Amino acid sequence: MATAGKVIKCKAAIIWEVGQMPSVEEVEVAPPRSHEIRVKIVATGICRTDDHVLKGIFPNIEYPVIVGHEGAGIVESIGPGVTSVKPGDKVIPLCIPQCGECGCCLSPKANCCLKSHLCEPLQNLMPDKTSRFTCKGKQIHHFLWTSTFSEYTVMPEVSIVRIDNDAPLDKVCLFACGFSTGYGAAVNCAKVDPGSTCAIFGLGGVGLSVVMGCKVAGASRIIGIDINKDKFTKAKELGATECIAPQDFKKPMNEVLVEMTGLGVDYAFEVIGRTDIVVTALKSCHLGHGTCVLVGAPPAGSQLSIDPTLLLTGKKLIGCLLGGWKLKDALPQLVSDYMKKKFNTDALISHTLPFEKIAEGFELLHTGKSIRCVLLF
Ligand code: COD
Ligand code: ZN
Ligand code: ZN
Repeated sequence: MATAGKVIKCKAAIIWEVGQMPSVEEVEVAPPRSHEIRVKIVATGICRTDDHVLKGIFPNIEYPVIVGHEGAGIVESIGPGVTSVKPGDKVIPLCIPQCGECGCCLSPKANCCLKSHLCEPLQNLMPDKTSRFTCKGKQIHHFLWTSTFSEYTVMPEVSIVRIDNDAPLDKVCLFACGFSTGYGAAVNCAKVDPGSTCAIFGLGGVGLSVVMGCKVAGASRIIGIDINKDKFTKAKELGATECIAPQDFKKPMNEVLVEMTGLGVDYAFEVIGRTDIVVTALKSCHLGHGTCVLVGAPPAGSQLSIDPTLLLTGKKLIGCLLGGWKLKDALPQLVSDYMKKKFNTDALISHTLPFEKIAEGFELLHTGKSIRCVLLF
């Protein structure tokens, strides 16, 4: 492409300081270096984790920063040594890389690559500790090696995967985070079995994706729990068999769920990010074998306090990041399953806005009005 090797000027949303809304600015994006790829982002969802950076509750972040990690785009140019993609390929950025060489990547049981930004004390620069973004003469930090709130972004090759060139990027961007996280928690991490009873605490975009996973896995009872009853219609459309709101009960939700099911649920998913709800979810599990799956990330530094006899008597507490998927291996197949209409992730997209209206997108998230808002460049 004509832009290869040159600095590109384009739009990006910068969070200059903690607590400030992202502001749309013109940024300069340097060409990719060795083993890096520059991508034209076509569509990007807004995820709660982006909002955590805005609020300053995501650990080890330096500002100013360009966040965004639920994107999809087209390769513009590649740096020396890149072999897995070429300009023009449709790609999804991976917020957990897959280097293919470390102990976790070599183990079939793990998806947290040890060459990840998550293993760095300060994680929001490129692997060589420099940035490809500048604005008004200042260096701007990356985020999760994805920074999809920029029309052009640079990523290491370990953080990118090619997908079907027929895939609609404005839809499959959800596979970069929200959908894969929730769906994988059910089918991959919990391995929900047919006929089982599931409870999902939190019916945001990720919780609804857990609902979809439980349905595909053949669960016979899928109970959605949310304080916002506006979420119930969509949850039922996607597979929830019942929905309940904690404020409608005088008892704790674990007691309500045990009464509803006899001895508790087979699988309980925490998809809110609160340690007190993890405890409630664990207590809601079936005595002797129920599994509680921690999906939501509680605030940095929080601690979990549980009665150990819950585990001694056979309940299990497990958790996963990004649905436990090895993303490079899994995403092309998930996109292909979407193309074959195995699941309807389009139903999770409640709003689509032009990128310039990113502040409106965050407002929709803050007021609980959106499930997923997709921004288009
Ligand atoms: N009881 C019941 N429901 C509640 C409560 C409560 N006390 N508090 C909030 N809720 C509901 C809200 O009404 C809302 O419907 C839902 O919980 C949360 O939904 P969203 O839309 O705010 O958030 P999601 O679904 O986009 O994401 C939620 C997570 C907690 C999963 C997310 O923030 C997170 O922690 N992700 C980290 C885990 C991960 O794998 N991340 C990958 C990269 S982001
Ligand atoms: Zn690795
Ligand atoms: Zn996310």
